[in-house]
Amino acid sequence: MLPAKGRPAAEVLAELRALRAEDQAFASGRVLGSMCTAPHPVAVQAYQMFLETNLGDPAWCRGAQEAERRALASILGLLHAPGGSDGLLVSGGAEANLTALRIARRSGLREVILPRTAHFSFLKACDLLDMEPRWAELDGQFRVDVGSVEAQLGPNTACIVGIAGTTELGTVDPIRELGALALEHAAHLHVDAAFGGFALPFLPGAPGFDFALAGVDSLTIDPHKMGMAPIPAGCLAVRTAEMLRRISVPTPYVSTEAQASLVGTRPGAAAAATHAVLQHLGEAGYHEVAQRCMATARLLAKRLREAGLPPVLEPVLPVLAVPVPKPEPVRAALAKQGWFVSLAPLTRGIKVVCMPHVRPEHVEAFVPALRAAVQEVQ
Ligand code: 0PR
Repeated sequence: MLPAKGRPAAEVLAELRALRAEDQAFASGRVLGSMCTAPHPVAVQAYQMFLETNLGDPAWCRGAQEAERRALASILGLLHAPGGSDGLLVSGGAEANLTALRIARRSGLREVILPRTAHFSFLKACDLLDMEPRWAELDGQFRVDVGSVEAQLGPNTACIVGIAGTTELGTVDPIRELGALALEHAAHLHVDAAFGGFALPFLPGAPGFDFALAGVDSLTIDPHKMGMAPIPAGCLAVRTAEMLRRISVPTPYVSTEAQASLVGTRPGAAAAATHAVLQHLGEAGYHEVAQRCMATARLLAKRLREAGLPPVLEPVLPVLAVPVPKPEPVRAALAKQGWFVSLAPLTRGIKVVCMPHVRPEHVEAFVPALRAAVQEVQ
């Protein structure tokens, strides 16, 4: 309730400290279902520095605007985007995917071909844009089956979606083949690399997924996932700046001429924080983070096999789906013990993401807890 008279700051902060103590901190190593992680300390400092800035009205926030431009330039470079490409920092993967479908919808066509593994944000986007999802099946490795995508293609196809780092399994769809199909049928190809975008470029032997592949038109990549930036930090990258112009509306009274972003008032703090962590970690830093997370995921896979609970796949990215007999009760039993996992609905199990805050010692403690939870609910 809004108090009639303001309360002392110390009292309000004490209340919030008590609330915060009810949250699970990433540092505990027990948040195993999240695709976000503790923001890098340098990003936190940058965030605080730019707290009052608004990218929606850059006339008086030239510095924040430049921070966004520099962060975007780093991300576009990482993604092998050609000259003339562009992008937007957004609130996260859902907004980036929605914005990509807005671009594709400008064709006047309505159908979106989605792999069965697609994130639910695409359903929200289809709902908002009056688009129709057409589901494509998966192959034996849980990547989208190119033949199934081809079978769904037709005169009403606006967009093909490929995923580089699926939410449940971390798998990477055959983007090169999807690019060839998209070019052949003049469809928009959007790659959802919200999770994989900051890891795949740093994992030797990982499949290609970005603008280096012909036919890729737009790409979601989230700094607030493997990029180690604070929430909210998502990014949509587009092959040509014209794609953003297609969805821009005039903004006659603020200091932009037009905006492609869904959101008007946008946090310059998120842009500054993203630029800070990109510059501070650099390629070598992200390489180290990705390798460390993969090593933890491989250790987890090994311990799970030893415990008789093998994961669906050897990790491609640091995500493991583990089939268990009663996933929801297992998740609840784990939560009671202070372990927070996610569900893996496609493969009927639970899901663990080895984000940077998850260390080998957490994995070693988790596997016996999972085994106990599975036995408890039988
Ligand atoms: N695309 C992919 C491939 C994703 O995995 C996600 C989110 C999105 C898009 C949407 O991104 P935003 O949530 O940033 O809009 N993946 C996780 C999920 O839904 C997000 C998440 C993060 C879930 C932290 C739990 C959590 O604690 O499972």
